[in-house]
Amino acid sequence: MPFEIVRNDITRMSTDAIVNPANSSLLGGGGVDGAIHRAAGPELLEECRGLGGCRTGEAKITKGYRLPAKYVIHTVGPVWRGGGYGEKELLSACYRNSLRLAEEARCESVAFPLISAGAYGYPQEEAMSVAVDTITAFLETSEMTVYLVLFGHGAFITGKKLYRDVVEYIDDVYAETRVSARRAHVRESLWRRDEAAGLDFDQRLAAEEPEYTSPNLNAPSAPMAAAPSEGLGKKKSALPNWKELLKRTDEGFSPALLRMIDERGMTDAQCYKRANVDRKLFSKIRSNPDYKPGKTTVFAFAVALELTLAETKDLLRRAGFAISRSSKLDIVMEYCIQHGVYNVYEINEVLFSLDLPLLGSGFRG
Ligand code: AR6
Repeated sequence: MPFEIVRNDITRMSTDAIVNPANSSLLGGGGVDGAIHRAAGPELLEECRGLGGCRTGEAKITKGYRLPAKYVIHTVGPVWRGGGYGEKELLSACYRNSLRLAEEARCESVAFPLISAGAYGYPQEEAMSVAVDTITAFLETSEMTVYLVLFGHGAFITGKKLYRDVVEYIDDVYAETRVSARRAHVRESLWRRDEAAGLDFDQRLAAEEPEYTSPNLNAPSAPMAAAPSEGLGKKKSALPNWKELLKRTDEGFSPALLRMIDERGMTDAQCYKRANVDRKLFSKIRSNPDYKPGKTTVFAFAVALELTLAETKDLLRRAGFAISRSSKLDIVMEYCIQHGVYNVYEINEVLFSLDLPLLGSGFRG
């Protein structure tokens, strides 16, 4: 996956490079810096002694020694002094310069901690948005896989509006499901009572309250409804003819995906990048009309293509999936799609905090 948030200890990451939030001496310290030096062994400090320090916002590269990572990229984040001292630009420069060094060293993967968000006091939520914005801007023109390694659940994400709204929605859906289950139980008891009282089938049906017959849990599935999506605007507005419709009913996931990309006038790269999907995985999908993706991959493309809920259900069906109210992932996706949240990174932050699988995917499908 091109950009992934993971919960881990950065010294355990077996990426080509890991990034060390160091101080300007580059001679070790506490926090991640200390942990990296301990895990890499004394040879790392030896090499660092020869680097002559590093200025805030810049980066230098060394070998990884005893670490699983081949390289360590040392960068010096800004100390937070209230935000009026160019902290944001300096922090962004840390990510950009580190990524540039990783690229020069031909790294295919690199892992960052949240630079400056510990001893240097940068507010975590803001540090996270600088990290996400800078990394995703870089990935627009690069095929590298970048990990943002967080300690803990990212408490700062749970304070965000989208997270709170999604959690409220999940609670509502669960409450609604419980009410439906209770109603079904009551309905069955009444049905049995009427049966015992000798009412025939039609009489019992007539006695049933209409609200019990339509729990209205899922939005209607209308696979071919070409509801206009906001933002992309290049979709065909006319309904397809019947011949076309019948042909499309049997269309598999891969042909349907490629057709929708074309209909929107997007390039393949625009689409797989917006979906946070690996280029290699996209070529696999492209070259195999029978390719069966994972559910998170389908959701990722639904987000990239800004599909409506009905269109998403249709695409899922073509990959052999359905939306279920008992799946938390599905409920989160239903919320995001219905509320026009089509930013895969924003959605992934919420999924990460809820311990759910993230959207987009590499070869894990
Ligand atoms: N893996 C991933 N993240 C971690 C780990 C870990 N093993 N340990 C801590 N974090 P910090 P800074 C998180 O203080 O703010 C050093 O002394 C941590 O929760 O390591 O840039 C240097 O020498 C926090 O969110 O880096 C400098 O003097 C983030 O990583 C100074 O600290 C960064 O915390 C640099 O301070």
